[in-house]
Amino acid sequence: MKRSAADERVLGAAAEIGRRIGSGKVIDDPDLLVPYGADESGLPASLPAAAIRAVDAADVAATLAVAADRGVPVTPRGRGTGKSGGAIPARGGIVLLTERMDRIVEIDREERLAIVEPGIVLQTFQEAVEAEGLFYPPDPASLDSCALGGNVAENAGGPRAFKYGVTREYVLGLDVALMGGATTFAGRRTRKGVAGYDVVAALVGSEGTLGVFTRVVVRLRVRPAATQTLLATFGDEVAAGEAVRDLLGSGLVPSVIEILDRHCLEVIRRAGHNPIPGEPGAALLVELDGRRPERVEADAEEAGEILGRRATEVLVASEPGRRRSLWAARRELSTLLGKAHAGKLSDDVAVPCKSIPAVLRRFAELGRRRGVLVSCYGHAGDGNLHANVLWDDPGLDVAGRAALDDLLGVVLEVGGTISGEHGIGMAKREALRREQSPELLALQRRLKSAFDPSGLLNPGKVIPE
Ligand code: 2HG
Ligand code: ZN
Repeated sequence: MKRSAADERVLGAAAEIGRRIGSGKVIDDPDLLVPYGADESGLPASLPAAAIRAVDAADVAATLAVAADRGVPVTPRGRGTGKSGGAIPARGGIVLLTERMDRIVEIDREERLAIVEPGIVLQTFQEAVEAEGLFYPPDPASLDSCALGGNVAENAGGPRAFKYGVTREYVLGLDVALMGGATTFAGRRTRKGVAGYDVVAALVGSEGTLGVFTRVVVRLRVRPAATQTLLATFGDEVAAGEAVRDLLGSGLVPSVIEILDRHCLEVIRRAGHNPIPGEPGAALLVELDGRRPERVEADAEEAGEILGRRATEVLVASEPGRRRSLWAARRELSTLLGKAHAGKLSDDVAVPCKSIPAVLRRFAELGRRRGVLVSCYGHAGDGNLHANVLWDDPGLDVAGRAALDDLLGVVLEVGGTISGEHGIGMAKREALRREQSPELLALQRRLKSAFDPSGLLNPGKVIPE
């Protein structure tokens, strides 16, 4: 295979990195590079010419120093579970793998914080923390396979974000390496702190475009002692959306308020999960948690009453097995919908909660107009909806894309945002112009060049050219 001049340059840089950190950490066999060309966004792959398997901060810094010197793009990668193309090496070059940097450096029970390396799998970290009676709440659906560093880069959310907030709320400090190889600590180890600009805030959610994290200081909570799970079924999704408004208005603070529409429930049933009785038009999965079991029970009872005003049925999933199967079905939903249809474009918009019923109605209408199906589920308590444009006839690809475009129009019209949790990456880079002013985009380009003047760190992402 003949290599391009650009690839030769990358391979030269990779060899130099190998000389500095050990050649065993360099991958340049094209077959072995295939997994690093894609993520879980479904976007077309783009292969890197080399990958570096970092084991510590010095490896990361050396990679960024050599790459900057030789003009080679670098794309950092956690575990590749992102949904917006953040880890795809859009301009080739080097993929910087951090999955081997997966140690828990410290769990400080007294201060309720932990210091961890970025490659650790979220669930592994959560289990370690819970064994200490502590709690790290962010829970994206990919929690058994995603890396904490990737969660920080994407500012990941999840069902529990309704009560506990997203990843941003937990990151106190970051050891970061910049393009060029400089390293620094940003942030603090204390709960409060306002010294200097909030650089951590800029880094969290920067989608791998500003710096590469080598250690993360996260805040922890006390593990809730009790959880109650309710499943309410409804005649249609609009009634479920109204029930979300009722619940939010009641002053109760469930940890989770998830919505699933009729089609999602049907796909779950067809996949043999069958955790939801009957053939309801929509369902809400609601959880309440806290330190005092009797308090949580009383709140769950009140939530059940509120839901019961509009629901066809409210079930309490008290037994752990039932709860697990409900969550397994919910977490698999994205995959199940993908398997059930020839075409699927999924979305992660967020809208003001009061407009959920109207938005759901309008999504369904616009799908009908384009001849495709729009099916929704997601984090209703946060107004964060996964709207899935689905079709079975391959001839409908263009209509599917147009429907997704229409959908974003509806979201912006009601004061929502085009991405509630998956990030912009490559997937929504052009669409960002529809939400943000040219001035704001220009300001972000200047911020990017303050961190990465060469523009070589994860190029082709987030801010449109
Ligand atoms: C979820 O909530 C995830 O299940 C994935 O954010 C959603 O793939 C999706 O659209
Ligand atoms: Zn989600």
